[in-house]
Amino acid sequence: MIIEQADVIVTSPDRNFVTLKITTDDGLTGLGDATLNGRELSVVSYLRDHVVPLLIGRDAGAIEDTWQFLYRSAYWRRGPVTMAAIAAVDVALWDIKAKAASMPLYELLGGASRRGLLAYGHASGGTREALFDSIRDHQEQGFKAIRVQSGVPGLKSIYGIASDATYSEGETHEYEPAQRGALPHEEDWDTGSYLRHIPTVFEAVRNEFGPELPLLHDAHHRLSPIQAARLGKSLEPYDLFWLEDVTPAENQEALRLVRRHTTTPLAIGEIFNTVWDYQQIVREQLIDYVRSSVTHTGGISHLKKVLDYAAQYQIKSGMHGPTDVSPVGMAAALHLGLAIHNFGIQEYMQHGARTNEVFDQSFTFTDGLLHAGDAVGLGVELDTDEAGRYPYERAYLPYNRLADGTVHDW
Ligand code: EZ4
Ligand code: CO
Repeated sequence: MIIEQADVIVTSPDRNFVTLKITTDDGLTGLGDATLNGRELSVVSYLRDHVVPLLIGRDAGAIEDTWQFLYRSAYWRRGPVTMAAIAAVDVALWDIKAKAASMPLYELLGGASRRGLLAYGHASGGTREALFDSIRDHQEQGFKAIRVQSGVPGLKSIYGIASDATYSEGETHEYEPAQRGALPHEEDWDTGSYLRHIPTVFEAVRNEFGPELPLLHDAHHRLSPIQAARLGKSLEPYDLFWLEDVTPAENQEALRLVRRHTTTPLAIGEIFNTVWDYQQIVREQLIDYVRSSVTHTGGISHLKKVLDYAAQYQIKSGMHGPTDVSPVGMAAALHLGLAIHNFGIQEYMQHGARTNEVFDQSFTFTDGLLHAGDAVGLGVELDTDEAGRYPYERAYLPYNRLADGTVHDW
């Protein structure tokens, strides 16, 4: 099994996706997701200009050796661009190895540790009524755990709220932060208003939907350590499954302070990309869930190491699953989540209809549980003709300003 060809495919059906397709001399193909939201073309160049020439002629079966070769021979280590590029190679090689073995990938990773993966969906609303409708809609779709994001009085447009304008019955509607256009969209932010409002939202949701429904919330990196501590404490009566990204966590020590004040479980790491980003917060037991995706953390080989390390401290997986993780990246997450012991929950945002035409997928979502399906390999194939119909379109994530014009964390 020698790597004969590697192609980087950029397509933008509902949004931009970058996919690496590796082909071997015996005709097997493997796919890897390399989508980095808002910075897609940097990974395309990293792969096309620097990595693809290194892959041709290599043994497709030597996954760990290829990982270490790409990571160490670059000299420049870590970072989202590097780790997304290496992830795409890693996942494509796992796909090929599983196809060569005629197995679904999770079998090759040790076999299934559970029947399916508890998934959470994204409910949101600018108003309480819209939020309740969105929660009901997700329950009708089968979700057994739900993320709750709410508008805040006085703020026009904030993270996590699907726009009501495009919401219509029967249509899957997910929040999509990246917007096509020449410049990023500007949102407004006020931490004081947010901290006052959010506990009232969760009180209302608990009163309406009862004590048992697992509820999650994402603070999206906006709080200082003491503000995060206060939020965790004020949400304790509403028994959250987790509170996500309370602080910009490159300051890992910040979480010591948060932990001292609250028993609300914490999830962090969707923007981390290596095990070293987790070194302190795992060892000191400052988090409860690892948010990294396969796509942004060096692939299955590296994320498995992160999760095995976390398992020693009873920390579980909560892999990032927004629409900017492609169907290929989602499939990789599902196979890994089925195989590991310390699976926690899987984020599941649903891709749009055009995306599902480009990527033929074999996963299932039944009674609140995701399963990777039993096709060999990852179980995803890319229709290159269909992909070719949707050329790349520039898109940016939004950013935030406070009332006085200061740029704030988004
Ligand atoms: O903002 O994936 O928990 N999910 C999130 C996402 C991220 C986007 C960024 O690309 O925080 O909505
Ligand atoms: Co998040």
